[in-house]
Amino acid sequence: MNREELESLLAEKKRKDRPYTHVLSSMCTYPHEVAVYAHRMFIESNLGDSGLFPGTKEMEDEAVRMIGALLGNENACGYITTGGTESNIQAIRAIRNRKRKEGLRNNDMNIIVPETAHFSFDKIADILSIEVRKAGLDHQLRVDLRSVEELMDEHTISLVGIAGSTEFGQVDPIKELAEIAEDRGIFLHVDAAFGGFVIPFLPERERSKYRFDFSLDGVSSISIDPHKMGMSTIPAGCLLFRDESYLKELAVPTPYLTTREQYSLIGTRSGASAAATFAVLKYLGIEGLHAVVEECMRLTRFLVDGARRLGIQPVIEPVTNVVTLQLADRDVDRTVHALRERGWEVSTTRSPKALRMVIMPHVTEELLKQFLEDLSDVYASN
Ligand code: 0PR
Repeated sequence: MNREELESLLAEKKRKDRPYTHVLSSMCTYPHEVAVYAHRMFIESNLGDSGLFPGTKEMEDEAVRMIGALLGNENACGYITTGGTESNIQAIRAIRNRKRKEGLRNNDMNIIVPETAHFSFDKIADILSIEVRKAGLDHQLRVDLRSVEELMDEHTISLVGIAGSTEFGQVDPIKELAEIAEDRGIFLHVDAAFGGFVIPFLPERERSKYRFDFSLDGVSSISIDPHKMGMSTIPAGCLLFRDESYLKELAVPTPYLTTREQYSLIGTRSGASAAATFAVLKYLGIEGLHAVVEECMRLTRFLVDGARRLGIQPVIEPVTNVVTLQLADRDVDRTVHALRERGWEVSTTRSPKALRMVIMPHVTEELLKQFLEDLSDVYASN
């Protein structure tokens, strides 16, 4: 194939992909322009052999420091992962390894996650051969603390709380989970893959209501994704530990590389997305990220108010920029299908079954007005 043919083939494939503009189902978005610039500049950089790329490594370390500071502990240590899945696996692997050294066997260990936990925890059960127990929810779809306590036993090695759940954008009572974890001397991992770049920028009243970070003594590790609300390029997650000794539990010797050991799950890994993450944090800063979240939350309320005017109620009052709508007696899947025919990509939740929209930075007010018109038509005729 010559170059011209190749380019036209690529363009043809690109046309088949959905531009994010009408996508309301995704937790990803267009990366920020400075992320794209940095990504391109460091496209060949491999953090799997970071001695060859000390400049990239400096950016990774500084990005980790900046994210740690955002989450209440600039001394937190960790690394830029490939996303929430790797961060969750590695957090639980660290405490699993620690407990194995203390004499527990894999098959005897369990962790407790909310029913709303992301499916990466099902992968964790499989890969790490530990039991993942699912705790029930309260009426606001937050984890029920009584259910957590009932499921705990002497083999429980970690609790997990979610700050920004995948389906509802809800935040678990992390403060209370942290108290339980501290009382019992158990590890607490917070999955803030989505909410980590949202909650710190909510108004003060909500920030203190939804505390989830290292300012709570019982929080041991946090997963937060730059490739979601951090507007970095894919793949960019971040795993942070309060205590460096947990990171050390992940160390594997790398005798023939430029570094002595490696903590990441992935070997060869993207320096480009670490550079992109660094670039967004430096360029936007707290103020810039705040403005992004403020607009997403304004539009979230705009959508909920518009839906209410159509007689459609949200499942919960949104805490983060995820809107879930109850369609009463209407068929949710048929509604999704009808909206798709009008060019909209929306998703659904499992229980309760509802329509789900994520109001990412690519969403505009104009777009939501059009969406509400289509929703109104579809709702009336369904
Ligand atoms: N934890 C939470 C709370 C998540 O929401 C997600 C992903 C993960 C962990 C796993 O993160 P990675 O996918 O980065 O490993 N949540 C979305 C989901 O699985 C991700 C997503 C993004 C889905 C874009 C669709 C999409 O178009 O539903």
